[in-house]
Formats: sequence, C-alpha cells, structure tokens
Amino acid sequence: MLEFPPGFRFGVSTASYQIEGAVAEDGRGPSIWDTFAHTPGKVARGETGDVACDHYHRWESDLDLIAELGAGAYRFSVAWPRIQPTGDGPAVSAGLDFYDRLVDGLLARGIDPVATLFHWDLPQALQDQGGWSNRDTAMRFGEYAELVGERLGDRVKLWCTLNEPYIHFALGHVQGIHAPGQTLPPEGYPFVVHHLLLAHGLAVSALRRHSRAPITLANNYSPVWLAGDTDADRGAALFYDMVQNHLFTDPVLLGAYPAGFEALLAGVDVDAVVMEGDLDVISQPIEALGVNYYNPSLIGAPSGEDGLPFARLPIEGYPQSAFGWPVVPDGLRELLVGFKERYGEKLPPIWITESGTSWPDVDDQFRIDYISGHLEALQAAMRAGVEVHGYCTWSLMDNFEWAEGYGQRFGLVHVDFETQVRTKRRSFDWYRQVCTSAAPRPDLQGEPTG
Ligand code: PNW
Repeated sequence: MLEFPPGFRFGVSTASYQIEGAVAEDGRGPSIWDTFAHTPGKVARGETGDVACDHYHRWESDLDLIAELGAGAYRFSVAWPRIQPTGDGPAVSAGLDFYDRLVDGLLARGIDPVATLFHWDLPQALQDQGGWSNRDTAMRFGEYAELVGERLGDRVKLWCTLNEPYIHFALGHVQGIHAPGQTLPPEGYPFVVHHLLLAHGLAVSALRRHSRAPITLANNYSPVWLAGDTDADRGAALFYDMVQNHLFTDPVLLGAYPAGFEALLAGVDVDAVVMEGDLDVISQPIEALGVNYYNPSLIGAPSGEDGLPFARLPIEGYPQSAFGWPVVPDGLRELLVGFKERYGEKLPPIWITESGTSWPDVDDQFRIDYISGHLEALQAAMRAGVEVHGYCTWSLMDNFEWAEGYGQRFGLVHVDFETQVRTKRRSFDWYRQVCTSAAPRPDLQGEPTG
C-alpha cells in the first residue's frame, strides 16, 4: 500500500472558468476565455463556460463532495474579472465575497484552501490594452494580488500565483488554440514570457504583505525524450526542454533566464524586455514549487511544416487516455529527480498541483490505475530524495476542458451537463481511501503577518 509522510496533503484541483459558470453575475466582467469561446470555430462544438458546472451556485454541495472524499486540500482559482471586472480599480465586494465564503466553507470542512490567482481568465479589458504583451498587465496583476491577499490572506494555506504560464504562452500566444488566440510574431514572445514572470514576482510581494502561507507558481512540466540521435534531434530536444521546463522556472529559482533564452529573443534587445531589478522581483524566495504533470514529450528535429523549431512525436507503447495522451507514470519520477539534479538546494518542496487523466466511464479503472501509478512514481521520487508536500489530482469533477469543450472528462465525479447531476466515479471511492489513509496533518501556516 502507499505510505506518505505525516503532513502530506492529498487533494483535488479545479479552475474558475472551467467550473463556475455565472459569467455575468455579481459584476463579473468578461475574460479572454469568454471572448474566445464565443468566437465561432475556437472550441469544439461551439461550447463555452457560460454555465460549465454551475459551481458558482452549487459550491456548497461541491464542497460537501470534497469533504466526502476526505481531501486535505482543495486547489481552486480566483477569477480575476470577478474581483476587478476590467482588471483595475477597486475590488467588487460580491466577487471577493464568493471566494471568502468558499474559503470559510473549506475550513469548516477541515480542508486546506489552495488558491491560484490566475488560471488563464484574464479580464478582456486588459487584453484590449495588449494583454501579457503589455508590461502594465504585470503591474495590474500585482494590484489584483494585493486585493485578494487582503481579503483571504489570513486563511489560504498555499498560494499559486500563475497556473501554467508556459501553456498559456505557447497555446494562447504562439499557436493560438487557447485564448487569447494569438499567433504572435517571434519578436513578441519574450515580452509575454517576461511579463508573466514579472506578474508572478509582483504577486509574491503583494501576498507577503498579507499572508504567511507558502507561495508557489504551478507550471506544466514534461520530461523530454529524444526521438533520434542526430545533432538536429538533440538541438530540438534541448530547445524544447528549455522552453517547457526551465524558461518559467530558472528565473524564479535561479534569478536568471536559462541558456538558450537568446534563441527566443529573435533579435529583440534584451534590455527592451528585462528592466533593471525585474529578476530580483521574479526570484524572490518561494516556499514550494507547483508541478502539473500529465505526460513526457518525445522531441525530434523540426519537420518544417509548422515553423516550430522542434517536432513533437507520438509516444507509442503506453496506454492512452481518451484525449490521446500517453500514460507514463515514471515520467513524474524522472522529472522530479531531474529537477533535484538541476536545482539542488534551490529546489523548494514540491506540490503536485495537477495530475490526472481524461476517461469517460463512471466505472473508471483507467483513472484508478493512472492515479495509483503516479502516486507510486511520486514515492519513488521521494525515496530518491525529492521533498514533496502534497498531491492534487485534476480534477474534482468533469468540466470545461478549454478548446475541447466538454468533450474530455477529467473528473473523479461525472457531471451531466444537461442536468448538472454529479455522479461519483469508481475512482472517487478509490481516491477516498487514499485521502483518508493519510497520516494526521500538522497545521500549515496561514496567519497574517500583521
Ligand atoms: C492543464 N497541453 O492544461 C490545465 O492547468 C487545466 O486547466 C486543464 O484542464 C488540464 O491541464 C488538462 O488538460 C493543459 O496541450 C492544457 O500540453 C494543454 C496541455 C497541457 C495542460
């Protein structure tokens, strides 16, 4: 059986736009995901997050489900446009009230609130002013973090500033398949990357003023496998590893961009992007590193067709999720051990902030095997000396899976999107045993610094 050290948290993750619905209630402004989902051709079957899981109205019974699971932590995200409809100015109190009730509801059920400040739902008004291409957006994010910190800083037990800045950058600003749907020219890339990182740093400063809870960012990581042994293959794999695994991590943990960042500068003068003092803001100490892991990447020399400097090749010989993603639990061990080697003493304790799979059935042995395999890999990493403090599976319930709409089901709980009926999958009952067998939990810190 699986054994984890005392204090280890098992939990579940969700994100605001994917579950809340109620997109025009209580003063919420439009986000880039509202705009994108309502643009024909962007999301499968034209689906949107307008209603999603209707969690905004059903939060109490959803929290009861998390309590029934015996989870020790719940990672949710705060919708920036509920707090500041246009991304600046004073907070809408009804918006903060919603998360205030949610946090109290979690604490009342003995569940640690883990709050993410940005899970991709940027206020549309900020996008209209350039979004992450505009340095001001990072400044606005710092102010938003201050507002959330002020209200929730005494009770949140772990903060995540940004969710997956790499995916937001690559899918949203390079490939255009996520909001804001941009395919920027290469000289635009460094600005988006740097402003996201700066936003993280400014949010750390703001949260510190109101909370003693550990702070992290949650990146999507993928161990890189080499598809061939030519120099072109190796070069492509090194580049890919740099952008996905180190670009949004080295500046935070080491205070410097990784070697290879020059390749991304595309002729842009680095001083036009990185201002004096920025890397100090970005590299403030954080107490945890959030890891979202789904699968490895098999990388080879570019095919030339899509203009990318690498090719992502299909990984054969492993089970595949309904999404077509290969299931490679040992990739999690490989990734974490690699991080320990690269960052050494500078690697803070790890939180697995997402790990899960898309599988439609309610009788879902597939998801049970997925999670149990990944927990075993996590233990192997821990035996190899990696310090890990928590594991949150993605996701509590089926939800709006971005460009896939409601077509991919990542939940421990099945959702009927016609009726909003929640049905626990077999994996829910299995994961409950994992959660409830966890050793007693000493308190995480979460009091204000005053
Ligand atoms: C993450 N990819 O997104 C997100 O944090 C979640 O909101 C999402 O529901 C979950 O993983 C499952 O997809 C990703 O193409 C989206 O590699 C796309 C990719 C990875 C992660």
